[in-house]
Amino acid sequence: VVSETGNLETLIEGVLRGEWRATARAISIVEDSRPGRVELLARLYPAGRNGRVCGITGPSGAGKSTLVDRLASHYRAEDERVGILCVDPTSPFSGGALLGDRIRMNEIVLDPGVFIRSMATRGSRGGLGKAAREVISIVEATGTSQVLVETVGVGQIELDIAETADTVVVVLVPESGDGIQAMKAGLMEIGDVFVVNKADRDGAEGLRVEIESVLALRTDREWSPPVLTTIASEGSGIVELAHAIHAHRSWLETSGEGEQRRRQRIMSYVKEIVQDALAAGLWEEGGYRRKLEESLPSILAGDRDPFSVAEDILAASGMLESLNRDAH
Ligand SMILES: Nc1nc2c(ncn2[C@@H]2O[C@H](COP(=O)(O)OP(=O)(O)OP(=O)(O)O)[C@@H](O)[C@H]2O)c(=O)[nH]1
Ligand SMILES: [Mg+2]
Repeated sequence: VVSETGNLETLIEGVLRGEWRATARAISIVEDSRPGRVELLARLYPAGRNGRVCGITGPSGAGKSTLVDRLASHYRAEDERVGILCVDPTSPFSGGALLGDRIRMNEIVLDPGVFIRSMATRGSRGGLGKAAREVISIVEATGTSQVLVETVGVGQIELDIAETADTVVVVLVPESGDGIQAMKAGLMEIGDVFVVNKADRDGAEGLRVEIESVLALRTDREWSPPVLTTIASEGSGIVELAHAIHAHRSWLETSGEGEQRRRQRIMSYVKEIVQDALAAGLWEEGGYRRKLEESLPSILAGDRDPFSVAEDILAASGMLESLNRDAH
């Protein structure tokens, strides 16, 4: 145990110094829920709150990876350290397996100023998942001044990125119905910056105007998302995109919105930790799963209802006397 603790200390120091090997090992501990996970996260959390996580999301094949690649090069030219995470809920692979085809990184892969990692979300609860958020916090703790998170796939994952990233870039392409699909998927709600990529194709300007007219209806917010056009494969529009991301960050700080979001994020993180601990304590360590299973026949037979069984469990565990039956 002593040597394990010693190793953990070395690992934490390595991450804080920005060493990628230590960072990769720390991420694996978190992803696999290995011993040391909590200590690691607890120690790294305070170091990683610089508010520079940018989520890149949008339909499959829109050019997200190409944009991430170009943005990363842009930041490297400014001598910033960059962390790149590719979150793919559909993939069973994690670690480096996907990098070859998913992220078309060329010289970026070899650049010691860039950390790249793919991760498959465990997806037990759907959404981006706690693991992805915790991995992001480790990458932030390494002192990367820019963290780019690409989320692949349509659905809840994409919307979840808004809870984790400081700035969300929604990437769309001028292909049939992309604008309408984005609206259906809720993407219009979460974008802080919109990008019409593949502007070398027909219909880019039309889509840009369409997005702007939808955003004009979003009068409830103080931030008006800019709608940019890019040709990621040629690197055009990247400087403007970097400026738009920067402008959104500045707005977050001056408006107080950034502070507000950080507070909300901490609230839900701590609540999640508490709820997970309570649930584990109750169902697994406390042995109440068995008590629940024993009650199943009576509920099935209609002799008892789920609420009274829940009340029995809560009372027996000492957590609550009874349910609040007046609650909604
Ligand atoms: N014509 C054109 N092609 C582009 C542009 N940007 C990217 N592409 C191409 O579009 C294809 C998909 O690009 P990716 O960057 O892999 O797209 P992605 O959104 O990351 O895709 P997934 O991760 O699979 O969802 C690649 O063949 C790119 O070379 C662009 O501006 N114009
Ligand atoms: Mg991609």
